[in-house]
Amino acid sequence: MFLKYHLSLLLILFIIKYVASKPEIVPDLHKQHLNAEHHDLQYDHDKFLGEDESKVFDSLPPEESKRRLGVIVDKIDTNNDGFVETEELKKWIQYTQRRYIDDDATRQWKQHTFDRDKNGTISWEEYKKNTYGFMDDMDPRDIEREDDGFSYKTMLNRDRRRWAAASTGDGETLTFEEFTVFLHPEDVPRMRNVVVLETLEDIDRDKDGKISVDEYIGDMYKHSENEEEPDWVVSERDVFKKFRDHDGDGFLNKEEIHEWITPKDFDHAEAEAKHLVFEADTNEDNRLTKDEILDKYDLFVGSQATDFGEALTKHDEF
Ligand SMILES: [Ca+2]
Ligand SMILES: [Ca+2]
Ligand SMILES: [Ca+2]
Ligand SMILES: [Ca+2]
Repeated sequence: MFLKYHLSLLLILFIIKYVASKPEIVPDLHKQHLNAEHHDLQYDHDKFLGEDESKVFDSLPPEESKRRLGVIVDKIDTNNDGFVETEELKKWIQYTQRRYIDDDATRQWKQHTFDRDKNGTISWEEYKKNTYGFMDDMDPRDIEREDDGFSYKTMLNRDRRRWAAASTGDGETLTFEEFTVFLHPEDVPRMRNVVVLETLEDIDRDKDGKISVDEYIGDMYKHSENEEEPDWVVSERDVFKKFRDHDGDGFLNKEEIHEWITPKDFDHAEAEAKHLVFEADTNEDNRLTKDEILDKYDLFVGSQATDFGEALTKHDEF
């Protein structure tokens, strides 16, 4: 019984680590796997705080980090019964993710001073000029030169394709909502095909349109000579066979990639909430007190052991 539960928890943890990430940063996440402990905590912090706040906490001394966590716990406990339930935590995680996405889109919309004529939309030409304008002065050979399989030209074409998919109109102009979808397409159903394609292009080194087990592994682990594969890589190969390659042909096709990055009936926020409750619930009553959370504060928030006084003044909500 325990073993069965433990295995399914491992599976859930595995899925949230690899699946919840944005496809374009999958390679980076996988590299961090080499330092598994750090990677897991960073992921938890990002989900719990939002990526922006998570960075702020990383620069705080432990005492201040704990104090702010206490303030957050009071906010999460919306029915004020002194306990954080999984459902409350799930809602909080959804809220921080939404806030991060909205803040990011607002910042980029302003930063590029898009929509100068204030008609509520931005055109592809405006965006292209702002983001890729530097290419006008470049040697065409440099634009097409590939670095790690990518050139400026491929990035531009990829953005163009994503832009068209984010548009619900003519494919040329985006509203602010559509621009948000362009920047953060991962959970938006109409962006599914584009997200699958980008994931495929990121990992498909031999460009045969499918992902082999070696490409899948190579994306997260660089084999060095005379080194035996670590256990986690061996088990990743097993995961590929058992859980990814559904038709057993040795490759991931687009449907299989889709199932990998956005599995059906899987709620990232809920999985992360369950994971946090499981890890911090010392008395095993399936809910968390403030003390339980503060005792495991490094699971929820990051902090620096050194004192950075100026970081304390960054945010006034505390
Ligand atoms: Ca509560
Ligand atoms: Ca391939
Ligand atoms: Ca297959
Ligand atoms: Ca408890």
